[in-house]
Formats: sequence, C-alpha cells, structure tokens
Amino acid sequence: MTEKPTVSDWEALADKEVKGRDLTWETPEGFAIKPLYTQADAQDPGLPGFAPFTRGVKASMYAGRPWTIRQYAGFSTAEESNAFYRRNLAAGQKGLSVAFDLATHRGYDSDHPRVVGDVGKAGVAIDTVKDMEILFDQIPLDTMSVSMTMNGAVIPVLAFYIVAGERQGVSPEQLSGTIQNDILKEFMVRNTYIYPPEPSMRIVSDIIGYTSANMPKFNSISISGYHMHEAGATAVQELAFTIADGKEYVQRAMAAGLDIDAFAGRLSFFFGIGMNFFMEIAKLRAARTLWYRVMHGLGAKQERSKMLRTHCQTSGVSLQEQDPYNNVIRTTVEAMAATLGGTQSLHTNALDEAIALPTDFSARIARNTQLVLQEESGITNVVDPLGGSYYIEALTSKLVEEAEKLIAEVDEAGGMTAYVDTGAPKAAIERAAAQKQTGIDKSETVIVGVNKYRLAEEAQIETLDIDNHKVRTGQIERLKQVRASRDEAACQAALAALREAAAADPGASSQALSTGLDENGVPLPPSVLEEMARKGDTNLLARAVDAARHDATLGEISAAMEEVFGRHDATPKPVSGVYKTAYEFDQRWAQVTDGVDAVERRLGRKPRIMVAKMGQDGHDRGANVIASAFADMGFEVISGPLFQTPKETAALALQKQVDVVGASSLAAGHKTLIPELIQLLRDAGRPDIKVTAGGVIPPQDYDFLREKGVQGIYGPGSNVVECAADILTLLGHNMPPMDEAAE
Ligand code: MLC
Ligand code: 5AD
Repeated sequence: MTEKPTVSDWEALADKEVKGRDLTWETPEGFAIKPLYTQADAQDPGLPGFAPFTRGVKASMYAGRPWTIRQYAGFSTAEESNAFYRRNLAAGQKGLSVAFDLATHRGYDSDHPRVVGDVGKAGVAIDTVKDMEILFDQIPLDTMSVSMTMNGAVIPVLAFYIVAGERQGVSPEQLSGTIQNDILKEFMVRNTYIYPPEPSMRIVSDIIGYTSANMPKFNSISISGYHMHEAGATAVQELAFTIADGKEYVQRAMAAGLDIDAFAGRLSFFFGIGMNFFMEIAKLRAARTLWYRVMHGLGAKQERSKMLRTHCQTSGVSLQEQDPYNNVIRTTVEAMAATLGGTQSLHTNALDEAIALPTDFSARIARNTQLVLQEESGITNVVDPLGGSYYIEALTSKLVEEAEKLIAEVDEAGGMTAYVDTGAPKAAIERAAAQKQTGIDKSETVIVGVNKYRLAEEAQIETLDIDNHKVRTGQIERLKQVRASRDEAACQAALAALREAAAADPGASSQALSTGLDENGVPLPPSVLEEMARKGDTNLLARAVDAARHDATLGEISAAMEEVFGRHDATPKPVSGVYKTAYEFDQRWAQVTDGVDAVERRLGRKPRIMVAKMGQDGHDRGANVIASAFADMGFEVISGPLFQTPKETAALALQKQVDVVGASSLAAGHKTLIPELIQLLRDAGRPDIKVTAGGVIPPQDYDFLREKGVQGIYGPGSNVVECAADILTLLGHNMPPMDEAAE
C-alpha cells in the first residue's frame, strides 16, 4: 500500500509545477490566501438553526423557504412607482423595497428651493400620507412585507406608512417589513443625515421603542454594512463597523429603558456582496457568529435575539458602464455568494446600474437572475452547502478573528458614536477605497471590458430618463391640495406637540412614567401622568403619527424637529498620500505631475480645482477619490461642502479663484444643476472657469452637457491619471501623449 500523501508532499509537487513561483494571494483585507486549504485549517461550524448560527439562522433554511426576492426600486411619482411594483410582483418578485428620492431623504418637501434638481430622480418623491397611499394602492399592507430605505427623514416616512396602513384598514400590529433607520453609517459613508449625531441616535431609539411596543412584525432597523462596502471598505471593516453599530444601537435602546429581548428579535442587517466570491460567503457566516457573541455578551436571553438576519444587495460599484452586459454575469456571481452565505432577502442590481435607474427590461433580467437561482440551480435544496469547505471555514474564522480585533478598538474608543465622531472609520474606509482604485487604474485588478479586453466601440443601451420638472410640478400641485384641505389648526397643534416632544428630555419623561415622580422627586398628579402616557411618552414617532393623521407634510414634520435639533453639515476631508505612494515609479503619473509643475510655473501658483457636490446627492466616494488623487498630483484641491445649491458652489468657486470646478453627480441631478452652475459663473464674468462633470452620467446626456458648456465628462471606469491629463490640457498645458500603463 502506498503512503497517503502529506501536505508537504503536495507543496513539493505544486512548487515543481510552477517552478517555485509564490502562489499566495494577498486580499484587500491583508489576508495571505494559500493555494490549498486542508482539514487542518478548518473548524467545525456546528449546525444551522443552533448557536452561534454560523451555518444559518433557520434549521431548514431555503429548503424550508427560499430567500425573499426583494428588489429595491422607486422613481418619479408614487403613481409610477406603484405601477412598477405591481408589474414586478406579478412577475415573481416577493417583497417590496422602496427607494425614496433625495429630497425626501433629507427632509424637504418637493417645493423646497434646495431640491429643484432632486425631486423624483434617484427614487420616488413622497411629501404626504396621500403620496404614501398612492404608492401602495392595491398592495395589501397586511400581507406584503415592505422595506423602506430611510434614515434621515425616518420619523415622517414611518409615520406616513403607519397612517397609510390605517387608511387601508390595516393596524400597526399587522404591518410587516423593515425600516433602515441606521444613522451611524450615514455619518460614515451614506450622508443622508439631517440632524446631528446625538438627536439622531435618540430618533433611532424612539423608533425601536415604538415598533417593539406596537409593531411586533416590523423590523425596527436594518444595520447596514452595504454602504461601507460600496464606499470601498474591506470585508473586515464592513463586518466590524456594522456589528459595532448594532452593538451601539442595542446599548442605546437599553439605556433608554428597553428590555433587550423585547426588541432584539426585530433588529436586522444588510450587507453588500462584491466579486470576491468566497470572502463574501464567509463574511455572512462570520457576521452571524460575531452577532451571536455580541448579543450573548450584552445579556440577551432568547435565542432569536442573538440571530443575525440579513438582507443583501449585490455590489453597485463592481458594475461598469463599459460593455454593460458583463454586469449580468457579475451580478449572478454575487447573488450566488449572497445565497450560499445564507441571506434572508436579496436585491440583484440591474445591468444599467452604472448609468441610470433600471428600466423594465433591465429590472426583469435582474429579478430573473434570482428566479433562475431559486428555481433552476438547486441551490435551495441543501442547507449551507459550502459548510465544511476547508477554505470557507478558514476564511470565516479569520474574518471573525480580525473583525473582533477591530470591534475591540471601537469599544476602546467608547463605542461607535464616539468612534464615528473621531472620523477614524470614514478615513480607514477611504484609504481602502483609494487603494482599490489604484489597483484598478494600474490594471493590477482586472475589470473585464474596462482595463482589459476593452471594446473598441461601445453599443449604447436604452436607459430610463425621468422628467423631473414634470414630477416636481405635480408634487407641488398635490402639496397645495393637501395643505388646502386639511384641518389647519389640528395639524399645527400636532406639529407643536412634536416640537415639544423633541425639546423634552426623553430620559426624564420615561423615568417619570415609571416612577411617578418628577425630576426633583416630587410625585406627579395622575392627570399629568395620564397625559404623558396618552402622548405615548415623548416618543417622536408617536407624535409624528398624530401629525401625519392631520396631514402634516414630510417637510413640516422634519422642520419641527430641526427647529430643536438643528441641521448637521459636513465637508468631505479626503485622505492624502495613498496615490502618491502607489504610483511612485509610474511613468504616466510622472508625466502628469510634470504637467502640474509646468502649469504651476506658468501661473505662479498651483492649479486650483474645486470638487463640487451639488443637490442632495451625498455619494462622495468618487469625489473623495478625485480630491485625494489630484492633491497627491500637486493640484490645490478645494473640497466643496456637500448639499450645495449651484449658487453656493459658484460663490465658493469665485471666492477661491479656482481654475476648474469638477462637479460630481451620482444621483441624476446633473442636467439641472451643472448648467445652472455654468450660467452663474458666466453671469459673474468668469466664463473662463472650466466646469467638468464626473460620476453616473448616461452617454445620452453627454451632448446636452457639452452644449451647456461642460468641458470634460468622466463616467464610471474613468482613469484618474488620464482625467488629470485631460484637465491639464484644458488648462492650456501641452500634454505629451500618455505612455502605456507601466508594468
Ligand atoms: C424564513 N422563515 C421560515 C424559514 N425561513 N420559517 C420556517 N422555515 C424556514 N426555513 C420565516 C421567517 O422566520 C419570517 O417570519 C418569515 O418567514 C420571512 O422570512 P425572513 O427570512 O425573515 O425574510 P424577510 O421577511 O424578507 O425579512 C428579511 C429581513 C428584513 C429580516 C432581512 O429586515 C428585510 O426584508 N430587509 C430588507 C432590507 C432592504 O430591502 N433594504 C434595501 C436597502 S437598499 P418571522 O415571523 O420570523 O418574521 C439601500 C440602497 C441605498 O440601502 O443606499 O439607497
Ligand atoms: N431604484 C433601483 N435601484 C436603486 N438603487 C438606488 N436607487 C435605486 C432606485 N431608485 C440601487 C443601486 C445603487 C444602490 C445604492 O441601490 O444599485 O447602487
């Protein structure tokens, strides 16, 4: 009998095959991945349905019930989105997921002057309960589970949903679904906050308190790593910061007097799933393990309180404008990772992701990707089919271990609110993003059809265009009708009560209710206590539901709280040095920095570029990458604050005497906002200031923008070094032809 070969035998054989070449691969997380894993690398993960739930939260998982096909969507008016939802449900979608426009996210009614370019663009415009009723017309809210991605204006939106349910004859106890309500990641990466962190955290707790008392089937929060993933976070960062966010919310809710087991079973999660197939599968398994440990540590008793249930979305940033049909393949790979990882619910992105919102056609392909996996592939028949894979188990353990280290750092900083306040997690994610981008720009990370196998000519695909002027006019009309037909005095009284609740110290009143004493220890008269209890304590959601019943608008409800809490502003602070280091010996980088030097000599100062974000679009990953790279190249970069009007951007450009304004747009406001900026610069006598545009801009709009005076357009997949060369040419520098990317 021959001896069983050992791992060293394998090593020797493999080494011979590849003539000694090192086969380890370093992941963005810094893990050294070996070319072979064996039993010695793997731990036994236990069984699905049992603690620590590594293999899944249900014993039978998809064999018992497949994941929910829940496509995120919303655009234009409530009528149009409702029709789109109903078409999709008829074609096999199982749950709803509402995308709101940015005006709604940021607490503005459609008639607000700051949101002219945003109404109905990146999602559906919702101003009143009336809009919400139309959105769910003929969709029974007692049976359909509805996710709403809302964080900033979470109070009015959830209030509208509850009242829309009431008007359908459905009580809050019957409503099933999820509200995102995850504000910490907004301050880190997504940027649709309204109020400063402290009052924002109170809102989160108030919602958890209200839903756990009144809406037993409703998930009070969707603690989201997705946006960190999209902003460029590594799997370890996504895991650690998301779990630490969850921990913080639980601790806040407990501090507000809630019993952990009364609300923890309705906390849910949300992760992004990218192209690193095995890492992403392991990430979901690690997330469940981590959450189990955290909740056990916080004293949760019920098993359900310790189960991490999650939604997943395939990655938007992994999808490309070039050769867009490749995106179907990428999305399929990612959807397989999400389901092999054991997600509860899934959104698959559409192939036109990098250009516009989905059309009926692209939405159908995206949905069918999931239907084919569920109904044709056999993935659903076996629970955690990759459980026991040496590689998957090793990756899972490694992710748990590394994420726990990072969570310990967060704990040391005093928890996630304090840690977010230091700016450390945002900066760490931005560094990871810049590193990723460098890998792509240098073709070390291959993207088929973009930096390798690029087509000589791209075919255009049909994309969705929204006439936002029309949507806005319609919304303004409906707002007028609603305001004219409501009981104004009752509405104002409800808004005043909301304002009062915002100003009250919630800790004090919940204390008063439980002890019957005021803050000085004096017994409160029963009538006062009754009034307090009737008002649902000082719970902001309870107060907003009253206001919504009296047809207060989203802007009015938000403003009532803003009067007390204030509005949070932010200016991006890009990281520095990442590009310079990565491109140290790159020929093309040197050409560009020489060009910057030449322009500097000619002007007697560094060329100045302002990276501008206009409208309510807070997607700042691209803007930060550009700001960071251009600063490393030697430009003087001015990072404009988020959420500017064209007027504010023009004023800053004039004040800073910039040579170029690079407007970054990812939320479809470009056709309104950028031409307005150009006109304002012309009116101010500075037509010489160059305006360029970058981000998600459909090729169909290029000619329109050029006619309006945009001098350079850089869509997804643009190379930052080439961008800079282009801008130097705009500044009159005679750029020599670019060398091929250095090896
Ligand atoms: C499931 N069930 C089973 C079972 N599997 N019962 C028996 N046997 C099995 N095998 C039960 C569950 O316990 C549950 O009941 C019910 O079936 C539904 O299953 P679920 O697994 O809970 O699915 P779902 O209802 O879809 O909920 C998934 C969720 C939820 C918990 C993750 O929070 C959710 O739907 N999230 C979606 C979030 C989302 O769409 N976000 C979009 C973000 S887009 P019970 O009674 O236990 O509940 C975004 C982009 C941007 O953010 O930036 O704009
Ligand atoms: N409709 C459909 N998908 C959307 N996304 C964002 N807004 C919408 C919308 N209105 C998806 C995209 C994006 C991610 C954040 O969510 O995939 O990248």
